[in-house]
Amino acid sequence: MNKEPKKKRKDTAEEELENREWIESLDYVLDSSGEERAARLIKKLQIHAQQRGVKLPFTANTPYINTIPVEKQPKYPGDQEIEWKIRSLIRWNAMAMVVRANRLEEGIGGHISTYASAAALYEVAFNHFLRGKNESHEGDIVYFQGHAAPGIYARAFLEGRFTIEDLQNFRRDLRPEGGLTSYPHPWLMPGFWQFPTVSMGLSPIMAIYQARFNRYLEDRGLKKRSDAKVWAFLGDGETDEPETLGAITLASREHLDNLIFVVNCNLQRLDGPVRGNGKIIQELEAIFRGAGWNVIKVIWGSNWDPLLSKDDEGILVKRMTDALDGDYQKYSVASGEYIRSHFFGTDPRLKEMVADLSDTELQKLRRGGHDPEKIFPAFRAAIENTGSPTVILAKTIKGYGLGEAGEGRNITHQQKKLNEDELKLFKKRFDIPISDEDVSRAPFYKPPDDSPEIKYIKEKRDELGGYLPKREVICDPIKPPSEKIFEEFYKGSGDREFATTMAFVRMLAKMLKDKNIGKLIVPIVPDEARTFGMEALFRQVGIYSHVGQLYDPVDSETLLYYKEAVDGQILEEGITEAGSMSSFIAAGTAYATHGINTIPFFIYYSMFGFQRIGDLVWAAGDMKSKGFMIGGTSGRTTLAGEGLQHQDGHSHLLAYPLPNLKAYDPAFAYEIAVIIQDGIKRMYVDRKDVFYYITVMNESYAQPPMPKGSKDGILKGMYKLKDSPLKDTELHAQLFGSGTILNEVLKAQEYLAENYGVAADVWSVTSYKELYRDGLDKERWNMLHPSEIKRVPYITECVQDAPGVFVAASDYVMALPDSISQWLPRPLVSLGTDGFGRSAGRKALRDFFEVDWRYITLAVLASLTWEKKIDPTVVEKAIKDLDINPGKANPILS
Ligand SMILES: Cc1ncc(C[n+]2csc(CCOP(=O)(O)OP(=O)(O)O)c2C)c(N)n1
Ligand SMILES: [Mg+2]
Repeated sequence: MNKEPKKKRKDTAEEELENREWIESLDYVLDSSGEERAARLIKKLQIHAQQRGVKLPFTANTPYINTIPVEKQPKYPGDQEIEWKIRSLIRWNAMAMVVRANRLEEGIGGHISTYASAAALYEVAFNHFLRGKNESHEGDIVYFQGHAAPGIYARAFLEGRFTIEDLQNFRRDLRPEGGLTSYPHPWLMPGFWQFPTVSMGLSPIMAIYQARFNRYLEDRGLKKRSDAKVWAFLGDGETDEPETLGAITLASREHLDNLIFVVNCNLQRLDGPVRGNGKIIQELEAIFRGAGWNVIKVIWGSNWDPLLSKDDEGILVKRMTDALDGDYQKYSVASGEYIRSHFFGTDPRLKEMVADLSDTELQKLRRGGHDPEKIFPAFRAAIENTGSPTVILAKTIKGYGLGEAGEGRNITHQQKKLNEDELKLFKKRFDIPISDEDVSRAPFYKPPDDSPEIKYIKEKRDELGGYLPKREVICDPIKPPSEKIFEEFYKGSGDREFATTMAFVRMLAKMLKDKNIGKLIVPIVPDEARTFGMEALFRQVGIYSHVGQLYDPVDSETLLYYKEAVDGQILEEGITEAGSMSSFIAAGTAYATHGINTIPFFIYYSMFGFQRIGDLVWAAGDMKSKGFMIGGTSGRTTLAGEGLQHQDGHSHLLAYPLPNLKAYDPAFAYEIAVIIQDGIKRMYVDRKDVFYYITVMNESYAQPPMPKGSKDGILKGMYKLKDSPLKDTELHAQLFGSGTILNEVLKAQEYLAENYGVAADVWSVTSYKELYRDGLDKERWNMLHPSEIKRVPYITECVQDAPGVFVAASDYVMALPDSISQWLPRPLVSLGTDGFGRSAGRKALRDFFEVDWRYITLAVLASLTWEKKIDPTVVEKAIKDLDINPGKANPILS
């Protein structure tokens, strides 16, 4: 049972005297011997107290005040007045973008209040910290908070990177002249945005792995060492997402002092307070400190300093610590009188402290995140910190400057419209030089190019190396790998049986040795290397570790020991598909971020891919990531034994919606070889913006040689694998097979010929997605060009003259073959693995899901009956002969 927390007892007068004496003693040590000595002394006291049995409560928190004391603040290096003017103009234009967009088109959306609260954080960073990319510096990598996009556009407008028309087209991507995308989307603005950040939580985890990947590139000698930083600007509500906090220990474990998080703690998310009954800054401080991060709190603005300096007894700090975020949100909209009575009124000594401040002055007591004097020292400390990543927790007000229109209100996140009076107040508060007559139009405003503001803004960016964000691909195509790597797979394995996973791993091992691409390959595994038989690679290329291997591995006597090395090539991510995918993204976009063509191969349990981390894959697509996602242990009936949570029969369906992802379900080693060889060429030689999903399996069988002339078909999605040996018959069928189920199809082909006189041709379908996309494309073209010669979908081209019934079988859901049935000359019967998996052997599973050679045979015979080619009694008999139970439960529902 939870105990009620003990009520805190008040100190007696005697104890208060004692408190003072101890504090004075500590002050003496601090003044005479410095901080380091004082810290040691406190540590000694702590140990002593513990040895005497004093139970010290655990706390990872420091008091609710700024981490950097006033005395330690460096002098602000900028011109505060001009920066305020610039910031105000950006605030105005960002707000005007949203207001105007919603006047033009009701419901088009956009956000005012996020940037309004973060403006000072961004502007201090832009004017003094964030370095652009140029010949002399690789530039910082910045993840901007997605909902702050209007502010980033508004700044780029002042910088001269966008015109009024561009701003006017915010959220109107489809204007003929193009628009500014709602949020950061590299796909839509490939010269501007680098990282899609609007799906909350993705940006922090991607930033962590990006920072680690930068180190990896340096440690492996692929890029010069650099002091560049990775900055991620986040919302405090965003920290609710598991992805935000889930990987923070990696950053500290790897000592990523090239990483800085800035969490804009405006205490609000979309619906209301983030932690109304608690304090988000304290909660995050404890989490990040506990994880080993350098935490810098920026809570109070400069006008609190005189009050804090008077707070000898710590009552103000205590009151600050006791008040809840819900209270603070209220104070942000309350009158000075209310603040005096509720915040300072809890103790007469506190009330006395502010006796000579007017109500207006109380209302104007600022939060640290709006005060450049406080933000600058925090950013400076962050970039100077060594040995650990830094998080800056900055307290702000959501919708700052919106006044009655939304400042600090629960509705502010959704505020998209300001009426005339609200616009006037905004204009007045930020001194925007627009006339009262004009203000209702919410016009954009940019001072002339020779104005002090524009000159200042340009000068500062010049000093810092150029504009940000900017996505610029400066990268030569690679030389393709040697043809020799793939030849052995084209030849087939003779009688030797092995699974496609093994074929892939062998191919990978050979590619790692290739002189053109070997160094560029980044193998990524989430603790599954042994599952896929990749352990030999541990020794061959090593597992990456920034510190090398500080221990003697338990298996050091063996040939294939667990080798960690500073220049190790494998990213062994541990059990995190999200982290691995973030590494994939960092490696797959290195051509754009760093001008380095790294080629990621991310191999994982296919079930834990799209189903689990689909949103990261979507982001990878948006970012034009390149590389290969390899879904291992795939196929609902191929992975025996593991059961419901492991058996994947739908990842290929989940791959359908990803626009630039090519997905293949190959059956044979040579198919994989063709796809990978072509994929490398397509992505890294021809520079196409696609990436790949290839499933591999763990069922062993002899790998046949590649049939002549099949390469093109393998890539397009299907090719004729084997004609029926039977020639002289009336009964025909066309059989489609994919993955290991292709072997069942081949068996059915033989059985049908021998027992029923059915001549069935077998097609290997490597990609329903490719066939589907091609069919859609051709059909669309025909619709738009009614008088021209019709284009024929590739699949139709393949089978339009093929005789007989159509049956498809795969280890995936039936929706895949069904998706292309519209382009066949006759109906298709699909067999697939819809339903929850089971723990059982392959034979039993294939019976359960009705995808083995018996069911393929049955489907062919049943189809022939429907076509009136054979009598139903033949099918009745076949059901008996094949030992099929017609009363068996439907696997989709059972
Ligand atoms: C994964 C995900 N879920 C939900 C949303 C919708 N959403 C957009 S902004 C927002 C609130 C953001 O709050 P916070 O992170 O505190 O940012 P602030 O605007 O307060 O700076 C939500 C829920 C989203 N963008 N992404
Ligand atoms: Mg927030």
